[in-house]
Amino acid sequence: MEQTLVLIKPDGVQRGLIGEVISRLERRGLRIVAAKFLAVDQKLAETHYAIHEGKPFYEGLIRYITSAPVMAMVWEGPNAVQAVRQTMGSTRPTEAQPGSIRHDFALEVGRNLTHASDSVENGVEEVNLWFNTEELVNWARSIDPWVFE
Ligand code: DAT
Ligand code: MG
Repeated sequence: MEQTLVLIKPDGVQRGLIGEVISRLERRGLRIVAAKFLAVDQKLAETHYAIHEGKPFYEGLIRYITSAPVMAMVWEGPNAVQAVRQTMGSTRPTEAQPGSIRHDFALEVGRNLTHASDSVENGVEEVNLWFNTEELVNWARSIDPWVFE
């Protein structure tokens, strides 16, 4: 089953949107695999955002993600990567589709509430970066056949 990493970033946590984000992913039909609430250290932040090193917003991005706790989760389902990106909305909240989380709750790219893996390969890599294998729960729901064809 395809898996993706989801982070509710410090602004999402501070604004009390953990439940809202989880609720939307649950309602979409996705299945939660793992979750933990943690303070992100410098090393984890730099590894996670290594691809953005050197960009003008990089320093601010690292400061933001390490500024307060985040909720880290793994979600799975058919096309989980694409589905979750769509539920989050475009990186810039003013370009995000109405009904998406970033459209409905955010205004600025540097305070866009959530992270979600952008490809299946990055999903695998990010899940392994943020979680140990024993933290990933392999389970099924009785409603799965009504959501997963
Ligand atoms: P996404 O989070 O949608 O995957 P990304 O990987 O391109 O977007 O960038 C990671 C984060 O960096 C993004 O959520 C917010 C921040 N960011 C990206 N582009 C930015 C910009 N031009 N100015 C400020 N922050 C930016
Ligand atoms: Mg990204």
